[in-house]
Amino acid sequence: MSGPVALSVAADGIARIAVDNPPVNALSHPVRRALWDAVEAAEADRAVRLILLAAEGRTFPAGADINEFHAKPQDLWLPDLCDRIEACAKPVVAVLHGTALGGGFELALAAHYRLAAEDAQVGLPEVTLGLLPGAGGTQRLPRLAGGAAALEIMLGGRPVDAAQAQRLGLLDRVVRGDLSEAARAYARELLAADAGPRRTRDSRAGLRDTRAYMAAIRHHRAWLSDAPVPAPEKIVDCVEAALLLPFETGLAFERAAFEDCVTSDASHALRHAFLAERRAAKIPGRGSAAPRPVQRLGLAGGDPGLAAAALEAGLAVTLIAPDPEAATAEVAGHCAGVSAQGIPGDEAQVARLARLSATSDPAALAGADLVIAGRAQAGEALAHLSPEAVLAVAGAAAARGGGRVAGLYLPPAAEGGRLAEVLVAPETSPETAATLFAALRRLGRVALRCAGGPVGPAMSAAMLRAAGDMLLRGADPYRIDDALRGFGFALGPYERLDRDGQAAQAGALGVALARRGWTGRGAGRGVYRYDREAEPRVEDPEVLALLRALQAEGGRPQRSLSGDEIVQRMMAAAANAGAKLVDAGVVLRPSDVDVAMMLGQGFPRWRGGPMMLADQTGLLAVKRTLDILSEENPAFWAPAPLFAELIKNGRRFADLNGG
Ligand code: T1G
Repeated sequence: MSGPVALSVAADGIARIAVDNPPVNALSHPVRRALWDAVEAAEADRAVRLILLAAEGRTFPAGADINEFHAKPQDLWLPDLCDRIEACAKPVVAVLHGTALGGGFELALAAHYRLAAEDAQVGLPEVTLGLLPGAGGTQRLPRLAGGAAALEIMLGGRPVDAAQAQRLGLLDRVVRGDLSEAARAYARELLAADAGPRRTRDSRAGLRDTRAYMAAIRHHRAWLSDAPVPAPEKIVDCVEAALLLPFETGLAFERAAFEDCVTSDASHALRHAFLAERRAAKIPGRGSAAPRPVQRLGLAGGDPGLAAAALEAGLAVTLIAPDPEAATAEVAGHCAGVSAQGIPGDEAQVARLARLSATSDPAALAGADLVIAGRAQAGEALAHLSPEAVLAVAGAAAARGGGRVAGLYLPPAAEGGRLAEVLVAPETSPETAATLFAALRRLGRVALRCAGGPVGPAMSAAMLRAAGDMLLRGADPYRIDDALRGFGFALGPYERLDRDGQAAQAGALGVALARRGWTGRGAGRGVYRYDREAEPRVEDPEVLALLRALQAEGGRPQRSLSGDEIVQRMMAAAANAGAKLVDAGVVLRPSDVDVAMMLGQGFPRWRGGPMMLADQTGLLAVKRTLDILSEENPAFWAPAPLFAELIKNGRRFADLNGG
């Protein structure tokens, strides 16, 4: 049988159906079709006594194909395939390895028995995509593991290791060594015991303790946040339905709930975020430069969290610091499982910390494959860089220093620490970029390639400019912060300034606050720790000068803006700044801007980023907002030419994401 699924039948009557659809055996339409045909063929073949359902490559199917969701689903739907497997007249054993997730795990739940490699993981992470398990998972999982475990797995979206899954009744066997051999041995055991199909839909194991089950439902329902992402609430409803409704009715309930989720803006945004993060690392046209191996990281003036991540990833770390002992303790404090006193929790931590060496002598960097240095330490780092090594200069707009050097922007740790913007200069070699990308991915970072300057700070500055423009016309900084928090940011623009202890813009913000006599408190000049009950007082002479200038200009106060109008302006400014970055080639595609904003600037993930939001709003509408605002302040609000170009051709930012 050619194509993405192979069927083979051994002499002992054990058939093997294996999916082969790299990279993660996603259950695309061709795979579903081929799986259906293979199950039909195996069931009809009189020589077949039992069916093993497995996969080639790195993992058992890791889910439905996320790329398919934006289009109308093609028949044969995954739930129907799962029902067909469960209805098979011959025993079906799912053989799991890698990460059996989402629809892949639902396929396994529809099988009659499940066997997994000891390092396999299972899970239903659909909620991270604004979805719910739509192929029977919300009905089958509770029947095996109960309501509480099912809700934890589906609402948490995190994978469960094989041992835990077995304890929950989700796996029958967890095996070490040759998985294929173990699966055949288990199949022979089942045949010897004359074990026929065991349909999950008939299981009551997880439904018996109805009190505990409903208590879990109530508990999770009480904790549902009011974020406009429908999936969590619908997951709870579906799990409740699994207890209260007949199986087929529960499946229909799940199907309707899934439809509501998959068509929601939030899910569209979350799926966009998932794909955008993976697209960010692709650099078309620069060839498939092979990354150089990185086993030893040198850090000079770097973030101790980065050192800890490198140790967790198995790298050796050389730390250059004026006080090596204190630096070592600081890194240990960032390592998971190490106590506040720096005492490793177990031998794994001891081994990790043994790979850390700290010294004040920069010559030690000569042994590193990759050096990450602060701007102040870059000169010394370059002087000691070994010929094969790569240097990333943190905080550098676009590091200079030849092909082996790139800049690096790491957003504030408060933003989650998942992004690293790699700033490539014209002379940065493809190998250097590839080496940095690979190394940063090992450190758990999404690497984003940008040229000329970091994306996040440029976008953040544009949004602050937009806010400042509103302040100058009489808007209230608190209302601006409230509006952005209502939109989904954890903090408004001015609250972020305060959090990061950044000297507030002495321009618009300072002037506007001075106009209201807000006090300038906090560490040093220009940091505005304003609060609603502050005694009005002006402190900053520069602000006073700006205030006089403004009054001389006769700045026109604005009618107070609604929260929606504030958000509309801020989002228009963000989309405009993003379009300029795309136009300037700072980023390769609009979705890179979305990644920088979501992972580095606190943009709510369930909104998908400013570029995706502009597409959802409509580029013509966004351009109209910019045109209107341009009448007041053309220097800042004039729309980037890319708007007119896309609108003229009936295209959207999304159409440029292939680049
Ligand atoms: N569909 C399509 N492509 C996928 C994919 C998926 N489900 N998962 C991964 N890829 C691609 C990814 O874009 C990348 O592509 C490559 O595989 C490697 O991924 C009906 C509705 C499996 C843990 O949410 O969590 O089933 O860049 O870089 O770090 O109920 O991928 O190589 O071109 O992430 O080793 C539910 C999502 C779907 C799992 C591997 N499943 N995937 O991590 O590699 S919805 C998920 C992951 C669903 C049903 C519902 C991870 C991974 P490219 P990667 P990784």
